[in-house]
Amino acid sequence: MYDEVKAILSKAKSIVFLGGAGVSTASKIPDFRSPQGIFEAERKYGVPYETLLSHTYFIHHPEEFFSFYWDKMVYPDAQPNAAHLALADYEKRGHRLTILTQNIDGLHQKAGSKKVVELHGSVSSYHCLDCNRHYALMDIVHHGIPHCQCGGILKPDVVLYEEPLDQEALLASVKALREADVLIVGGTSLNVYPAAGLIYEFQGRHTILINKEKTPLDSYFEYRIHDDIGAVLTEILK
Ligand code: CNA
Repeated sequence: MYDEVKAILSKAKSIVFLGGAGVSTASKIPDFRSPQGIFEAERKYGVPYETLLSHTYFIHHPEEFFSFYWDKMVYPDAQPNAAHLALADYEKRGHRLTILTQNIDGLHQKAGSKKVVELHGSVSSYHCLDCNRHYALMDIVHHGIPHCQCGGILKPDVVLYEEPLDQEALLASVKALREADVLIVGGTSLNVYPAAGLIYEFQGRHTILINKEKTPLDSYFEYRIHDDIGAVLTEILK
């Protein structure tokens, strides 16, 4: 199967890679849907992570929200792994590649990728809910509720459950998908919408899924590789 996929990629004119938390697990950032992740969040905080990361919870329980957030969501020392590096290198070699990521860790950019759409925002930036002043992660204290110099609460520029996706990010994603002839999806359980539904915007020829576990949308893909994303991308993009 690898040979067929490699042959397709060698002829590809424009590729979209849509990825999720599984792309960063090798960088020691846990994903959400692994049994350990859910178990841990529910045991420690008494509520599921979908609730912990909802807009309602952020507004009504900022202390608990930020306790979970600093504990589980922010990894300032994480480094790109083989998956990020293979994609960055592929783009650097002159191939047309757009990365649509559900991740909020900034590791694709850290690896050197230039065309990255962050569908769910990023832990790197913050804004004040009162005066809208902007802050970078390095400018704020990494525990407790972060405050603006005006006294207002800072909200991370990440898309929480119940919040809409950024329209510009969505439009850029749809444009890239409509122009692509190969779609690679990897390291995502394809459970979170609208991001998962973006695959239906793709109008090109070839679809490849790389994920350790099966997903509810497996049957959509021409090729399904249930293996480690770093190892597979390194092999097929070299
Ligand atoms: P998910 O639902 O946690 O699914 C991750 C998927 O990746 C699972 O199906 C795993 O089987 C698979 N997987 C894990 N490790 C590997 C690997 N090495 N190789 C191949 N497959 C692997 O995560 P999704 O991204 O689908 O869900 C979207 C949520 C998770 C988004 O809102 C993200 O913001 C959020 N999230 C992001 C991060 C991050 O930024 N690194 C971390 C955890 C969660």
